[in-house]
Amino acid sequence: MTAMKYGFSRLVLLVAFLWSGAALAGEPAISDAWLRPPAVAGRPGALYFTLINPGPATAIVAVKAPIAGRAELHAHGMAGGIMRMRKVERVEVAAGGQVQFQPHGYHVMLFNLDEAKLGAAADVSFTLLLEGGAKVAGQAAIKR
Ligand SMILES: [Cu+2]
Repeated sequence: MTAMKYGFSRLVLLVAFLWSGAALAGEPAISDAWLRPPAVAGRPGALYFTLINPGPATAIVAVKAPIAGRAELHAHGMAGGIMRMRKVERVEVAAGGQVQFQPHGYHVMLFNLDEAKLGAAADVSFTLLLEGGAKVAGQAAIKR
């Protein structure tokens, strides 16, 4: 009985080890996520983060955030000599690489924000949808 118990706990440890190893080796993860609320109520907010991708190349194809009615992927760039942002359908993430969402770069635009919830919260949850259906959950600190 003792030997069997010992064997079982070793198996649990091994599975736990393999699980965490797989997570470290291949699962994309979000870091440094933060949300900038709109300066004026009713305007959209912006969400920034870094997506670290230890695995094969992928792409961010959608974002969901319960705090917002709608979330769009946006890029910033020069167009006709002026800096402006535009909606993009996807943001590529290189194999073993990372992509930064930051002011004056890629960002997530959050429309129809729940102002009451936003005003009371310290952080909000969001989910990135990757090509192929994988999801990455994140938590964004609200920087007022
Ligand atoms: Cu934008």
